[in-house]
Amino acid sequence: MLVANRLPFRRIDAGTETTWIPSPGGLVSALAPSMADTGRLAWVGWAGDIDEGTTPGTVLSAEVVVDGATLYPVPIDAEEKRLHYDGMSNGTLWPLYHDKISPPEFHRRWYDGYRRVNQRFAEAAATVAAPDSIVWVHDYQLQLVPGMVRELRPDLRIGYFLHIPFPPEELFVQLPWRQTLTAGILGSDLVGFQTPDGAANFSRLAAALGLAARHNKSTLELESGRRVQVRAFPIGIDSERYDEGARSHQVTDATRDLRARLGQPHIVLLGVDRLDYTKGIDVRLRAFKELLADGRLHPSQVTMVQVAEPSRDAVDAYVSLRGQVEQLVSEINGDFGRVGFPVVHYVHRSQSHESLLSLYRAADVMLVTPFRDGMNLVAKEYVATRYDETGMLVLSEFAGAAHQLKSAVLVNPYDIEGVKNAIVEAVEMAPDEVRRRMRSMRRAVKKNDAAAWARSFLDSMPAQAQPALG
Ligand code: ADQ
Repeated sequence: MLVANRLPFRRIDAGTETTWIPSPGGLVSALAPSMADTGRLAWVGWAGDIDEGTTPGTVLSAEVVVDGATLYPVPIDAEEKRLHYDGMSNGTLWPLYHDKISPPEFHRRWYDGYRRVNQRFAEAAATVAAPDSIVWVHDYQLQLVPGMVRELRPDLRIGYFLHIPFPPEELFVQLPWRQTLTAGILGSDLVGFQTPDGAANFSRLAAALGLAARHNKSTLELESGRRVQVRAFPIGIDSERYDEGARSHQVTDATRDLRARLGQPHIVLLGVDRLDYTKGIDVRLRAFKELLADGRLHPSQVTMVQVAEPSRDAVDAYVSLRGQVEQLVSEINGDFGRVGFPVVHYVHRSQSHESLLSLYRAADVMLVTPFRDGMNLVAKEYVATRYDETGMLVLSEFAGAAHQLKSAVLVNPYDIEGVKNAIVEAVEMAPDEVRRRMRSMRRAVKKNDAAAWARSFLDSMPAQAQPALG
């Protein structure tokens, strides 16, 4: 059973009728396909709506089966969302774990809300998990859940996977709740990270806080004698779905239309991200602007498309980022566009799967320039759609994906000259070189797909529960 902050479907209540629509996002796109074919998929999580009328003490609202998955919705009210999700998760942990690109805030009330919501998730999971089964907990919003589930149900095997980077000890120890948050994760039998660095940071931290001793390279031993495995499991995508979708007639036609609507530019540059300050959207816009100003790229030949999915707009840092990005887009168009021919096409909306595919297919160069990113699925999705081995990826070396996509043009997003040079290198790369590099990236994406990732994590779980050692 999966336990994640969000269910894979969002509940929409319209009067008497309730509908469930797929909710987008990295975790959902990676997990849904791989888990669906392992049998009956059960998922404990928040349905994305605000639950005000629930009786205090209720940990689950009515279960529902959608597309073969059994969903167990955990009710969350507006105040809990503010404290747990907007506050502690996205105002404290997210910025801290992403190298403090935006300053994290530490508030006791946020943490209290976080603990309360984590307790509810743990009780919900403990209520519905089958005897001796596996509970797989996901991500930074639920760090206390493994420890809480272990208290309630020692018969279960507990896995935990962190989708975002795990920071160096020096950053993590600033957290006033460092001890409980680390102990919470250590409630697991198996802890997975996107990269070996994340795993090493966590093991070092657990030892430094006196919570565990290292037994061997990937095993921690707690004082009770219980063992916790700590390893990297780089997440993948359902590459076949992207590859097949990209080859379809609909997407081929839509791609042709799209390039025509863009004015048949010689080169299309593309960015696709949640609108998040970690993603370096501003970096690539600045680099593009300077390249146009320097005359190294020409507005008559090169067009950029930036699609930004609305995200976390209740958090101040996201509101100000939106302002910055929109300011940059309008400066570039003001300086270099002509009436009817903007040089940057910017969309602040979620896209359908088919539109994303045609954007990826229309792009000659994909720009993925985060300052820090656990993995970055967009980079892998782009590669999966390039079945004809064309197109080049400019990729930040600080995205987990850089470990697998070594043939991309790798950049340091803090080095604006380096980003500019990388964009020009990708634009001018000889077709043979592009083909060679894309072929190697496609091999990596295909081999480490979402199903392989989930299988490898689940296969690494202990065969049976460890004795109740604490
Ligand atoms: P995210 O930070 O959300 O995920 P990412 O890995 O890029 O980042 O996944 C975003 C997903 O949303 C992709 O599947 C993408 O196609 C989709 N998406 C982006 N913009 C969209 C738009 N405008 N419309 C529709 N869909 C859009 C977190 C971590 C990542 C990690 C994933 C999975 O921050 O580092 O890769 O979890 O573990």
